[in-house]
Parts: sequence; C-alpha cells; structure tokens
Amino acid sequence: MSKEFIFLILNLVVQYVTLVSATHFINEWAVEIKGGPTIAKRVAADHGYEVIDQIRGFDDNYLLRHKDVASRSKRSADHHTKRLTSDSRVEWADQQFSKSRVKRGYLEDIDLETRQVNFAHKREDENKVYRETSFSDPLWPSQWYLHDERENLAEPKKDLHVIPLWNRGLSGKGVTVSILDDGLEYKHEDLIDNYAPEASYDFNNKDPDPTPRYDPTNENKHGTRCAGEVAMKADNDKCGVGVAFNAKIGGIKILDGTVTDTLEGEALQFAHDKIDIYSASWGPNDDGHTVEGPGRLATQAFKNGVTKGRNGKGVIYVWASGNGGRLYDNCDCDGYTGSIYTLSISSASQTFKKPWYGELCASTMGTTYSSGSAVDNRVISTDLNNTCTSSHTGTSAAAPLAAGIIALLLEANPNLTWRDVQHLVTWTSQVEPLRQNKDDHGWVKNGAGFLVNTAFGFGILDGTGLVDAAKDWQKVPAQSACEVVVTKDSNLPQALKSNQTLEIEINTSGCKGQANEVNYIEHVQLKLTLDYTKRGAVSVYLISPSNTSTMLLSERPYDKSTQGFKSWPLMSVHNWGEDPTGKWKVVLEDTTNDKNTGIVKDLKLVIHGTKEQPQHMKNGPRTYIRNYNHVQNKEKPEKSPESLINGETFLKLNYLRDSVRGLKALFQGM
Ligand SMILES: *[C@@H]1O[C@H](CO)[C@@H](O)[C@H](O)[C@H]1NC(C)=O
Ligand SMILES: *[C@@H]1O[C@H](CO)[C@@H](O)[C@H](O)[C@H]1NC(C)=O
Ligand SMILES: *[C@@H]1O[C@H](CO)[C@@H](O)[C@H](O)[C@H]1NC(C)=O
Ligand SMILES: *[C@@H]1O[C@H](CO)[C@@H](O)[C@H](O)[C@H]1NC(C)=O
Ligand SMILES: *[C@@H]1O[C@H](CO)[C@@H](O)[C@H](O)[C@H]1NC(C)=O
Ligand SMILES: [Ca+2]
Ligand SMILES: [Ca+2]
Ligand SMILES: [Ca+2]
Ligand SMILES: [Ca+2]
Repeated sequence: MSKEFIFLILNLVVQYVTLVSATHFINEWAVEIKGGPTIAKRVAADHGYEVIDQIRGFDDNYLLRHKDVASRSKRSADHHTKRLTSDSRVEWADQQFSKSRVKRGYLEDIDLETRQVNFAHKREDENKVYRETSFSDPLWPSQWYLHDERENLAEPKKDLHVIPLWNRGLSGKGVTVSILDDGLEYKHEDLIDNYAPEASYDFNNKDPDPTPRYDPTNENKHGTRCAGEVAMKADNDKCGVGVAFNAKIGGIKILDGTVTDTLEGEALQFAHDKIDIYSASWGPNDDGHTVEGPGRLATQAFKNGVTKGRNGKGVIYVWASGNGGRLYDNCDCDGYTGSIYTLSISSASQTFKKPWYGELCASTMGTTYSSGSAVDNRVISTDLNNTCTSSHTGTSAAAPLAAGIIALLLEANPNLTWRDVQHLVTWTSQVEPLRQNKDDHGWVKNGAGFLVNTAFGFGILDGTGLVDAAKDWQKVPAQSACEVVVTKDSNLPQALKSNQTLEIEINTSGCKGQANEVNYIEHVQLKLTLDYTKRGAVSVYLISPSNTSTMLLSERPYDKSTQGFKSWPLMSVHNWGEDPTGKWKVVLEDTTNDKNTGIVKDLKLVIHGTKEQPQHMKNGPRTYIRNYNHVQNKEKPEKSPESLINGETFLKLNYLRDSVRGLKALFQGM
C-alpha cells in the first residue's frame, strides 16, 4: 500500500470524525434549585420549562426541558441560560449538549492478509501451549496474557501474574465490577452466573436492563467484550476465563444514544455503594485534535465516587488511555483518563511494544497486554449472541484486564482506598518485560526512585506483586493539594511563537507549614492558559526540583484549533514520591517553522500528595525485581535477589523530544 494512500485514508478518518463530533446543543438544562421539587417545578414553569426528572445522585439538581427550543441545534440558547441563572432561586444552569464518545476498541490494522496467517499460527500454538493450570474452556489456551506460555524461560515473562492468585483461592468473590459502555449481554452463558443486576442500568433507555441493542449496522458488542475479560466463568466449556472469574459483573449502558454531562454524571456514580470498580474503555475522540474533559456533573460524580463509594474508601475508576497514537493524540488532552481519580491503563503488544494506536502522556499509571501489530494475538472474550471472540483490541481490551486484577486485589484486601490502589500500582508494576525492546520510549528514574515511562506509566501490572504488597498495607496518609500560583518573577503573560522555547520557573515550598503541606507527591497538574494560533504546535515539559523531566504535552500536528487552552490541567504521575520543594521549570515550545504566535497567559501548579510519608516508602525507595523475567507461575518463585536498579540513564528533555520525533519519522516512513 502506498504512503499516499495511507495518508488519504487517515485524512478521511480525521474529516469524518470532525463531522460527527460537531457539537449539538439540546433543549435540556441541568439546573440546581434548592428547596425541593415543588419549588423546582415552580421555577421551571415561570421560565417556560418542564421538569423532566431529578438528576440521580445529585441533591437539588433537576433536568429541565424548554418547550420552545429546538431539540437539537448547533447554537447554544444562551439567553435562556442567562434568564434562568438570573433567577435568585437558581444556583446554576447548564444547557446540555451531545458529547461525542468513542469506544477504544475495534481496531483494524492495515495489513489484513498477515492477520489470516496469524490465525493459522495460533491454532498450531494451542497444541503445544505450556499448560500451568487447565480449564475446560475452549479459548483458555489462547489467553496468552494470562498464562505463562514460554518454552524458554530466558524470554521475558509475558503474563499478568494472576495464576498464583487463583492458586491461592482468589477469584474476585465479593467484588463487583461494572462496565460503563454500550450495554451488556448478561444472558450470555459465560456471564449470566456472575451478573449483578444491582450494578446495572440502561441510561439510554432509562430501564434496569442493560442488554445491548442488536443492530446489524451498529453492533453494540463493545461492552460485552469488555465484561467477559473480567468475569467470564471458569471451567464451563464456554469461551475463556475471566481474570476475576467469580467477581460480580454489571453493565451500565450509556454509549447507545446521546451522551450529555447529565448522563455521564448519573452513570459515573450509579450505585457507588454497590460497585467497587468501574471500567471505562471510551472517551472523547482520539482524533489528535480534541481537548475535552468531564463537565460539571461528571466531575462531581468522580469526586462523589472516590469520597462516598465503597463506604468512604472510594470506588476505583479504571480508564483506557486512548487509541489515537497514529494521529499523534496525547492522552493528557483527555480529561477523563487525565483525571487524578481514574487509574489510566495503556497497552503493550505481545512483543512488549507500545502498539501503533497507543498514546503518549504523563497521566498513564500502568499497562496490560492487548492487540499490537497484525501478527500479534489479540484478547479473548465474550461476544454478542452467546458467542466468543479472539479479537478484542486496543486500550479497550487493556483496561478491563486491569479491572479484573484490581478485583482480585480488593478481594485479598477490601480495606484499600482508591489511593492505596494507585500507590500499589506504582509500587509493584513491572518494567523488565517492557525493557526488552529498544523502542520503549525511555524509562526515567524519578527523584523518589520510581521508574516511569511516557508510554507505559509505571509498567506492566503484576497481579501477585499487588496482592503481596497489600498484605500488611498501611493506609496511605490523608491527601492534600498545594496550589502554586506563578509569581511576578515568572513574567507572565509571555509571548510564544514558532521556533521558540520558553522557560518559566515556579518556586514552591510545597505549602510548608500550612494545613495542605505536601512533602510526598502523588499527582501533579499544570493548569495551562494559552492563546495560540495553532494549539497542536505547542509542546510542554515539566522539570521538577529533583530534575525529573516529563513531557506533559507533545506536538499534535492535526490539532489546528485556534482556541488554545483555558486552565487545562495537564496531569502527571511521574513525580510520584518526590519532594515538591524547590524550583520547578515549565518548558513550552513550538518547534515548527510555521508562523504561529500566542501568549502564555497563566500557569498554575497543583501538587497533590501527602504531608506524612506513606508507610510503605519508609524503608527506602522501591526495589525492582531485575530477574522478574525468570519468575514463573507454576512453581514457587525462587527467593530472588531483589536489587535496586542503579545507574539508570538519566533521560534528558532531548531524549523525550527525540522519542516523539522518532515516532513521527517512523510513521512518515511507512
Ligand atoms: C445477533 O442476533 C441478532 C438478532 O437475531 C442479529 O440481528 C445480529 O446481527 C446478531 N449479531 C451478531 C454479532 O451476530
Ligand atoms: C482490614 O481492616 C480490619 C479492621 O481494621 C482488620 O481487622 C483486617 O485485618 C484488615 N484486613 C486486611 C487484609 O488488612
Ligand atoms: C526562585 O527562587 C530563587 C532563589 O531561591 C530566586 O532567585 C528566583 O528568582 C525565584 N524565582 C521565581 C520565579 O520566583
Ligand atoms: C530558529 O531559531 C534559530 C535560533 O533561535 C535560528 O538560527 C533559525 O534560523 C530559526 N529558524 C527559522 C526557520 O526561523
Ligand atoms: C539537574 O540537572 C542539571 C543539569 O542537567 C544539573 O546541573 C543539576 O545539578 C541537577 N540537579 C540535581 C538536583 O540533580
Ligand atoms: Ca434496556
Ligand atoms: Ca468460560
Ligand atoms: Ca486520546
Ligand atoms: Ca487518570
């Protein structure tokens, strides 16, 4: 296939996505009115609205419909919003608009012919697979990401290290996972026994039954595929084996209709007293030119989930990091995966590579296996109409594997909070298998001794490592947030243009002596306000007082927006464990030879973390198992000489830049 042809296709894809993502305002308003439903009804009537319903999970919030506004329009009806908000009984009012949401699966690689070959190859493999534990399920032998099928143990370990957990009797019992997606075929033979109706709802049709809509042109199979990875029943002669095969599985149907902030807000905290883990394999368009995050209600729903869910320990939101790699999308332009409340998961291919669809960003926490190139195997799951699939793909398939592993973790230790789970991921994820390929985007050793990677976060999830570390776990100390506003000395606003690099310093004491003092960093957000003629031309790096260089935003050539950024939070987990005190450096640059101009208007650094040192960090920095690749599932792992990785090459900004340029060169050379 010629290079021109591929580019033509890509451009068509970009144009199509632009077309379908045009904003449509609808004739519904989310409104907060205090004083009860009678007053809400009166307010609505006074301004020409009717009350559709109370918004689930939010006190004093109502959905109103205006009688004289078109049901869909490209333009917002601001005069109506203004009239509502000027009523003293109204706290706030937002006109709702449809949000374009893409499922992060269904990836067809370009080379379909090789794919055929691959199927033949796989069938042959099934006969000689290294069977550590046997199940009667026909696709179990093909679940390469779960069992160690190496014939040569010198090869990198290629599984998520869950079999030892199954051998200890862990299988997700008592833990409930719900898939936020396009529905769940819960009557599927491999799911029905684990189905949790109390964790399920259909927000598109407003009924309790999440069964997908069967439609030959728009197969709503995505949610059912994601669910099977978590909770397919084991040893029942059907499909494969879920990571947490005795967990309860629910389906929250939201992606088969118009998605609004109200709908997301209701869904993201639906039954948060019954659901432990929400798994989401979708988000704003991965088209390389979208910058979008959760709205008012969705943001509040995340906060409610982590503060009220699981009896105050917080629900776990597992999120797929995105599939826009080929269009140079950056997951820090997606406010869902970029949220501190979501545990963001990327993919590694069967050959330990960042797949072609994988996105770079600093908010990714961990990685599981998924599809890669045409010759790599994909993920096994349940499919519609009581069938099975061996070709679930993308970060869509990666996130549910993580949700299943976390279900095993919560079964082992139900006391863990949402932040404990994030800490455990940073503390146990494995880097050795991913260090096999040279094109691994560079592991940076941060100031607290963590290895972090812009493509893989802290590395491949290690099921057994997580559960072992959680055994005598002490809850991490309370979270605080230190907001650092740039001072006059930083000379903002400052102009930026093409072929220019700007360095801005931000000093902080980490709010020392205040109630919100932070000495041990968790998440860092850089809130950027920038006016620019071409948003995608700007890249942003952050250098911490410990000298850790992080790419917060990479160049996105398809993002030609003139809208800039308005206090957009670029989130990073790469400074985890570091001391925030000292001088931070923000580097903004436009390396194009275009004629772009603009102004960096404002920066704000928000440092989340703890005042006290988390208990698990007190005996020194994390150790890495250098011989992880020799760890087997079948036998008890030999007491391994755990050693600290010393002399890690310190990666400079230039390396990060080159890693993005290398990607581009690779792509353009196709
Ligand atoms: C499932 O069955 C329905 C109804 O019989 C049919 O319309 C649909 O195409 C089928 N879907 C798949 C994926 O086989
Ligand atoms: C969970 O907390 C309870 C009460 O503090 C304690 O008894 C129990 O041992 C804890 N479980 C684990 C696995 O740490
Ligand atoms: C940061 O602190 C250093 C010395 O502590 C000072 O020289 C510098 O001007 C400060 N920079 C800003 C941006 O406040
Ligand atoms: C970019 O800037 C460098 C030095 O700042 C200059 O030498 C070079 O000519 C510039 N390139 C373009 C295309 O303007
Ligand atoms: C950070 O790096 C710079 C230059 O690369 C070096 O001069 C400085 O000493 C380093 N600081 C720390 C704390 O390592
Ligand atoms: Ca339904
Ligand atoms: Ca099964
Ligand atoms: Ca994306
Ligand atoms: Ca996140």
